[in-house]
Parts: sequence; C-alpha cells; structure tokens
Amino acid sequence: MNVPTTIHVDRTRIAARLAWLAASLVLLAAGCGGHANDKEPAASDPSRPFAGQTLRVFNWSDYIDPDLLKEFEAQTGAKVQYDNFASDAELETKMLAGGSEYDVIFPSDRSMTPLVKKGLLAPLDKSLLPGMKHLDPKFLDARFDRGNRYSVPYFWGTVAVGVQSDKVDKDAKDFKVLFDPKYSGHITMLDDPENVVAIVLLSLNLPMNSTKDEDLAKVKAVLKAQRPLVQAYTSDAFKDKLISGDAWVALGWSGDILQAREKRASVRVIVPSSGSMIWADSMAIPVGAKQPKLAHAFIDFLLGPEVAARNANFVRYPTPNAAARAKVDPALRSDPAVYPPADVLDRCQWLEDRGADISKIERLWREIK
Ligand code: N2P
Repeated sequence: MNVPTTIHVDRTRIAARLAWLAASLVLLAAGCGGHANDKEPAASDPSRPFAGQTLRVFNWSDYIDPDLLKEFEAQTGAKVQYDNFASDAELETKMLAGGSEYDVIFPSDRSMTPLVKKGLLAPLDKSLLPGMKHLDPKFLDARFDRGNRYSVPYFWGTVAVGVQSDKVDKDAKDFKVLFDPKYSGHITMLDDPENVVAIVLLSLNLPMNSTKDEDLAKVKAVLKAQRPLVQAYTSDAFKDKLISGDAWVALGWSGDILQAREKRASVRVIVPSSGSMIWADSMAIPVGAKQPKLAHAFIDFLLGPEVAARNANFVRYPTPNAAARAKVDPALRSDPAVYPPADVLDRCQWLEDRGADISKIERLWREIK
C-alpha cells in the first residue's frame, strides 16, 4: 500500500521543514545575536556587507563615542557586542584564558609586549586598513610593535590627577597632592599596581620603572601611609566620583578626568609639569578571532578622519590621527591637559615591561591592599 506510506513520508518531511522554519524564525526574532549567526555567509546586499555577523569588541571603559558603534552597525549590517575592561591585567588575563572570544581589543603599549611575545595577536592585513595613511607617522613603528604588524594606534594620554578646585590647594601641581592627609577619605587611586607604583616612584624623584628593592621599599612606605586616606582604588569609577564631588583628589587617565570636568566645572586637571607617565593604546585582533574581516573593517572605520575626530571629541584623549586632529574641537586641541606642551612631554616616561620583576610589584600591591 503505497499511498499511506507516501503520506507518512511527506508528513515527516513537512514536520521537519516546519520545525526548521520555526527554529529559523526564533533565531530571527532573537535579533540574530549569538553564535549561530557567525556561520552564516555575509549577506549579498552590498550596502550591508557584514549582515548577520557579530563583532565582539573588548575596550577600556568610556573609551568610544557610543553613536559610532550604532553607525558602524548601520553601515555594515553587523551587530556589535561591546565589553569593557579597566586594567592591563584584566585584558591580559582574558587573552591568556582564550582571547578568541573577541575580534578587536585595545591593548596599551605596556600590554602589547607580552601579547605579541605570547603569540596572542593575529597579524594585520594592511590591504584592509587603507585608513592607516591618516595616522601621524610618529605614532607608527613603535618599540612594542615594529612595522605595526599587530597594532594600529587608537589614542594616547597621560596619567593625571583630577582635583576639586574648591577643596584642594590652588598651588597643588604634582602627584604629592595624592598623599596629603588634608584630603583623607576623599582620595582615589587607580586600581593598578604598575601604574600606581610608577607614579609613586615619580613623586619620589626615582626612576619610574625601577624594580630595585630599596626603591620599592620606599614606595611601599608611601603607599602604606596613604592607605587610610584612600576612599577607593578604582580605575573607572574615579570619574563618577569626581563628578559627584565624592572624590577631591583622583589619580586617573587624563581624558577621563577631562570628561569629568565637562560635567563638573570645579574639576581641575593636573598633569605634573615635572613629568608623568605617557601611554598609547592600540587596536588589535586576537589570534583565532571569529570575524577577522569584520574586525579589520571596524578598525578602518575608526581611522576615518571624521569618525576619529568625533571620537576624540567624545573621549577627550589626544588622537594619533593626523587627518582627524584638524577636525577636533579647537578648545581641546589647545588644552595643555589634553595635549601637554613639548617640554612636559619630554619629561614623561613610558611604562616598561619589567619581566619577572613584575612579581615584586604584585607582592607589594597585595601587601598594601
Ligand atoms: C579610558 C582609559 C584609557 C586607558 N577610559 C589607559 N590606557
């Protein structure tokens, strides 16, 4: 009896097709997020070349104009999943645990060295990054990545101090203000052993990258005496604390303090003229990234002069993008807290990779906190 069998077979097929259709509709309704979409080929619509793909980004907190993410999504059809970190250590730990869950990361110059050494970054395809021509050559070919095989400059800046001008002495001009008992309970420090130790070394007029035992003993004494004065060790919340007025003296990244000043005019930015730490952050692609083409497209999008200038206006960090700089808000371009004058920059120093000696700094930090 053929007929019933045929009917049975057809019913099974129809049921299977309906189940497939239902599953597809569920995925569509879920907004095309999640891993299932990564396997889909790029849409054929040339105006949305990455439709159906998800770009996973891991960046420092408050470090991009969120409108740009929306624009990138609209231009490419891709979705952006955007996660934040607040320290070099957080990024490095994540990368060691399997960084391939991200497509674009933003390492500092300090993090680049171990990430390259450990083979955790994918070589860039420069043919997909024509926007690199906009970068000021003095930010290219840096010591941590000769030939920019793995990294594209994003922003740079200094470590600075934000103070409430109505609470803090007018003549405070360097890192010493962080250790003044007058401001007890209203001081915040970066939650970052290497940066904090470097700043204390600078304030003691010692070499910023020293790991000599006698220098670190002096640092430890300063940090121990400061401990009871500290309201919080934080690498991101210092901005909100400056805005609310809870923090009177906050060690932080220059642009974030400037963002706070936008919201609370009494905030003053101190970039010590005796010298500070200078740093530069890059964009890079982890080895094993699931969407390398889309990652290149995102990096190239951020290199566009218009986009880079808008981003600089938003985050208030100095841009290494020469073509964008002319389009940056003139008030920011001429602000010495954003672009410190040449003589101050000459006295700024870079954090070095101190290899195994880093454990001395980590031990010191554990003892303090
Ligand atoms: C942005 C912090 C900049 C990080 N919120 C310093 N590398």
